[in-house]
Amino acid sequence: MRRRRLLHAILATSTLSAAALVTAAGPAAATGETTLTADPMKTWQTDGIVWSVAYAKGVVYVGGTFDHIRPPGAAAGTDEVARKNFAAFDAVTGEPLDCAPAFTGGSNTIRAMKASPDGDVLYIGGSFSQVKGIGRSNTAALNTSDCTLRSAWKPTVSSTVRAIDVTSDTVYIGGGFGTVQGQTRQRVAALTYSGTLLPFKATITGSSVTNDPTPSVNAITVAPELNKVIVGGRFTSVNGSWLTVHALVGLNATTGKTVNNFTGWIPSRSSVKALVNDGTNFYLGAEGSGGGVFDGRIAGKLSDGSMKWKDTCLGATQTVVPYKGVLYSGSHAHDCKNTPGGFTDIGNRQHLLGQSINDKTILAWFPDTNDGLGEKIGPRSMAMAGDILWVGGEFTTVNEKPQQGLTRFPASPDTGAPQVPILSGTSSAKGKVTLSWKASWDRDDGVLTYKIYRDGVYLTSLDQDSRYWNRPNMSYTDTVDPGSTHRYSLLVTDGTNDSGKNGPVYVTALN
Ligand SMILES: [Ca+2]
Repeated sequence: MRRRRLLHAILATSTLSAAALVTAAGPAAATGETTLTADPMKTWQTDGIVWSVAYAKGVVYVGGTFDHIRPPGAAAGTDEVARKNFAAFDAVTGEPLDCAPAFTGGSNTIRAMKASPDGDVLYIGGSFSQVKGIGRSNTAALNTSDCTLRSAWKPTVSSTVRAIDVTSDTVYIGGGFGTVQGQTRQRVAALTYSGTLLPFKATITGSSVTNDPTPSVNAITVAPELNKVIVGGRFTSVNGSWLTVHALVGLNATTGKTVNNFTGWIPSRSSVKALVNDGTNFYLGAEGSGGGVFDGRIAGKLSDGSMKWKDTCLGATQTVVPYKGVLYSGSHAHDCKNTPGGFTDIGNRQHLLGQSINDKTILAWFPDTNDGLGEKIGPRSMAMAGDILWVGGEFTTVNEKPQQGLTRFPASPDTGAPQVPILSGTSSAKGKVTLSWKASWDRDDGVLTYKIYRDGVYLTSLDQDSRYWNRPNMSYTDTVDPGSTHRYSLLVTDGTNDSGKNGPVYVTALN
């Protein structure tokens, strides 16, 4: 929550002993990003997997494979309200809205949603044949003003739609299909808002993943001001070019001709699962299968297609969202030892991460989900709704409490207090009392402040950076009258919330 602080600032204000000055896992170079909180707001739940979250005009739309929603706190199977693969919620209150068309047929699933830039139309893709009983072929659009099905948008798409991005006049779709409107469009196509197929055409073939031979476009992000579309997925050839293109390509947004090859960015047995851009950079998440694969995130420059950074965390990334200098992602990261601020294999899967867009440092933001249902890899989709991050996926817990399918994290308030440290004290020299404890940790603050009280009166405080996998031992030596006995207690604060006092411990100084 608190801005990343420079190490020298911590040292300058700290009275720590030399041993405790060692920085935990924190950033060596810092640019001062502030993260969201790691404290989830009350959020409705689904009884299945959320594959897509989108935002338009104060409403969060949720699509996936589910039959019901239920209130926050409700156990599975209780207080359920019917929603067939689609639900809409007030982005601020989180309450469900009446907009609830049922998506049925096909494989009964929504896999992609994106609103038009003006928020008037929500484009939806997946595997379905009917919306509210009206025929649609794997894609549909809703008018957001009244939740009516947009009558003009009814293209025929031959297979599942897995990715959508929208400009002010064009809708780009990607997926596993081979034809759109009966015309050959291999894995990617562009249409007008009224469903007219545009000449944009790229031939995307081959599978980059040996255990799934079907090529697919999984992610699309469009930069209209550069007339460029970046497409990611599971493929090995684009427009007839083998070897130079693998799972990621930049295309001319009008013609579909290749403009960026990104050669060598994505290794074999790896595919791209998520793409998004902020007008300057684009960001991707990748998933590999087997050894030597790429599971992490890349930031690249939209204008020239050059790489800004790449992290090499293991634990496939399914979704990425940039917001105020931080790249939020959903993955099941379990080894980030080569990424600043990261962790070695800690026998744990960290399902949500926040990274500096400037230098890829993993920031102190560690809300977490479990693996959950389905493929059991936790989060699948994210969207910012105002300053609230909505997360959907396969999970059934958030921060170790029951919460299925959906959750959300606000910019404030920070409500989570650090864990109470266990304090011990001893005297090994005349008039000296040494207090010792192990650093605590907090889900959204790296540097915590430890306040020491002697005989109920505040004595001093120490700052220490820590992470849940790296909690340094800390100590403080007090000087008192030889032979005197004192009562010590300790609390730790993240600047907003304190842990409550630990102790007291009584220590008699040597005489
Ligand atoms: Ca906190």
